[in-house]
Amino acid sequence: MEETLPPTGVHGMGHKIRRKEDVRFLMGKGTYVDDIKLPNMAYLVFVRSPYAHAKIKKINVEKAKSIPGVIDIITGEELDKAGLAWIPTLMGDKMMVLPTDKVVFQGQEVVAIIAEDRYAAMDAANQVEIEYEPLEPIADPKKALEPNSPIVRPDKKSNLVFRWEAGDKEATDKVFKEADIVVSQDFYYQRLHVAYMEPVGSIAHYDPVSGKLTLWMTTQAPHVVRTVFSLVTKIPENKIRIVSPDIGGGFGGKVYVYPGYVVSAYASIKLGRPVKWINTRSEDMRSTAFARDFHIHGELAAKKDGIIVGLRIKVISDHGAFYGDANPSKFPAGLFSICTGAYDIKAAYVEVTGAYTNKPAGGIAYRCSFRVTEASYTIERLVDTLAHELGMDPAELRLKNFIPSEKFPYRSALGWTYDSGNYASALKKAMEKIGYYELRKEQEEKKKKGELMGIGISTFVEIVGAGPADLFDIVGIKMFDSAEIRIHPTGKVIARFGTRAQGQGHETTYAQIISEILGIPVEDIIVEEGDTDTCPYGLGTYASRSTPTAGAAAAVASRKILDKAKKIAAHLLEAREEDIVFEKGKFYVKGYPDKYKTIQDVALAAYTNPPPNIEAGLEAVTYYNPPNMTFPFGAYICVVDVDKGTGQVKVRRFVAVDDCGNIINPVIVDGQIMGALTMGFGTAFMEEIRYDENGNIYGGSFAEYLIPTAVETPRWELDKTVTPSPHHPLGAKGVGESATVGSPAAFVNAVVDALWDLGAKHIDMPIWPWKVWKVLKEKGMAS
Ligand code: PCD
Repeated sequence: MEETLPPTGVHGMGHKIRRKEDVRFLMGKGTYVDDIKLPNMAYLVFVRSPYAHAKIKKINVEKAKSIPGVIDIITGEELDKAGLAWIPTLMGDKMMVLPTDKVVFQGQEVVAIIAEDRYAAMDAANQVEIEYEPLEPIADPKKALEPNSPIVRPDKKSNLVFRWEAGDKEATDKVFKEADIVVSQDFYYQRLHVAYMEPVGSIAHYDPVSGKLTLWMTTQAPHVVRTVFSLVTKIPENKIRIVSPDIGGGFGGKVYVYPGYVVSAYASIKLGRPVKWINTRSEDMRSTAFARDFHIHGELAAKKDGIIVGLRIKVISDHGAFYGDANPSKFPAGLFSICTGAYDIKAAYVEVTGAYTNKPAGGIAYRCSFRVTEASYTIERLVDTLAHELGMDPAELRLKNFIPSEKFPYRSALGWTYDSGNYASALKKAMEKIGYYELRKEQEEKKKKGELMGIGISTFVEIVGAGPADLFDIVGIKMFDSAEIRIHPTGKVIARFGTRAQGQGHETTYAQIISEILGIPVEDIIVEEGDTDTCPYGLGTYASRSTPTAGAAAAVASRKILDKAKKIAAHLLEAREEDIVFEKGKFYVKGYPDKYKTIQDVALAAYTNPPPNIEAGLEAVTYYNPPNMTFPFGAYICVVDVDKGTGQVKVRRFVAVDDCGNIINPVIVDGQIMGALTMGFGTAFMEEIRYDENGNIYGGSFAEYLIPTAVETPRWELDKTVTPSPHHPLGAKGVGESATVGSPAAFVNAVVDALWDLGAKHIDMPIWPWKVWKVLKEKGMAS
């Protein structure tokens, strides 16, 4: 590793420099929304609903108003008059900001208190008297879709959100009829909370003199939020400034627009004072958007020899009370149709039915780029099930069915064109690294002794980098992304982007891209994101899209600058442009490397001595519309030992071979993979947001929602293959979510592999010890 912090020198693609931003993070000098304090700032706190479904009969705020320090109390009725009681969601639905007649989930914001400080606001919140009439709640999405179910939404006639399908049903049914073997399995991909470190919040500051509204907020997509805010409030877009300062983890949970953002803005405009709203941890867990919650029925059809011929999947998805998923608008179920995975499958058909329930809204990505996790989990579980049913080795079965590397670009049965891949080489590498066949032998030996050991494989394919603008948009805004690079006369650079990192390290990796192409030292490049007043328009950071889009834009803009720089260098060296060679930050005439001009000399000349027919300045802006998505992939192998006494599963080894094309910064990529594997581990073994049949949440704090700490987390063994993206300017693919997408199936496959001979075909996540113990007990195996 190149050890200095902050890193210095020219460091392009593939350099393991430490993260530039870590200087401020490690010193505790990051600036998060809650660190910002403005003069005369007021505080907003919500009164929340104790019921999942209830009519609001009366709200009495008199007592609350009398609490010292209370400035104002805002209800849905008041917002309604301003046309703000409901706002549009990203998926063309609408959502309540504050309710006017009924509440639709437990923990929903009902009344907003604005006070001089947070304590007064909390005290007042406790004094608000709300009379509810409980209505029958509906917490189960399957029941919600039945004809006589209570209706969640006051503005809808049923609980159906959408019905969506992909693939050729007839052709698929036909291959199923003709198949030698069909395996099927039900899976529940549980509801998850992203559990980022920093809960959501905002500070709104309306300046009555200029008429400008500034909002600091925890958003992953500041520009889109600005546009939506402008359309909803009619405030001109250039009089709204959204700033996403440092963000303590996003993971998709901060793409959603929360009521607090809207009410803080409304209150600031009304009161002429800055208003701060910050969720507490348990408010955050109970009311912000969740992820997953897919009830899946999957079927796989195959020939006797293991050749897979068809895939059929039916899903009921639970969207809570509002359809607020952060999907591109043409994809109601996200990119779930990537579910044919790494396999060359002739025919596939998928059907997803979305239901409203009395729970908070959701369908956020949570490190899964729009439902790819659910897709990958389903196919990887089914392939393992098929292997077991056929008595074939799951690795061999996969090798038999992979899309062959010479078939790329490959068009899947569900219509995606995969850019590049080499799945067999990744799996073979993982098998070799872990010693696959020896482990299988060990497993046989253990079996004889009555010991339970399992090996689980997952060979996932991701689809990231939205996206080609003709296919992908958010509320009609095309999904490109942007870079603006300016080189000052002294050769120092400021580069601004339409994305917004939440911990990913863009300040380092974007600088490396510029450093790679222009030969400028990384310490001379400042990267800025997240301020809509200064950054070029962009769609934001989620769905592992920053490298495929804004990263590509950085490369293209750098190359535009290089083209101009060559012209200036030719002028300075009194040579023809075609004779100029550029290498490691230096321009020289072919054959004369000793007589050169540096990029810094050229930058100065761009302002002091540009060639006569060339404009002054050295800068470029690029809005990059990728020609296709990128398709990173990987092969994961997990070894578990199951304790018969307790049902405890121990992950003994986990080998992850990832392929994200060309890598910008290997340490950052490894950090991304380790973090995402840990989240996949949490998903497989620990995390679930649960409700009872009345829509009451179980817990709703870190006491019940268990996330892995260093104690539980296994040691990850990482490796790579490199299959560049043929269309990305640097050959890179996204990677941020890969391991959360790919790993859950590896863990579950390993546990089921250990228990298969006992007759256990599946255990739903999270695989808590008691679930395993129950299986062992049923099979007479618990010791
Ligand atoms: N890279 C490199 N190379 C390659 C790729 C990549 O180097 N080839 C790197 C970059 O640059 C950055 C990272 O790595 O830095 C990442 O990337 P990407 O893949 O492109 O991604 P982005 O866009 O940037 O990001 C996003 C992601 C997501 S999506 C998520 S969830 C998560 C991840 O990211 N989140 C987070 N990771 C992370 N980390 C942290 N720290 N934090 C956070 O929050 Mo979603 O949709 O939202 O669900």
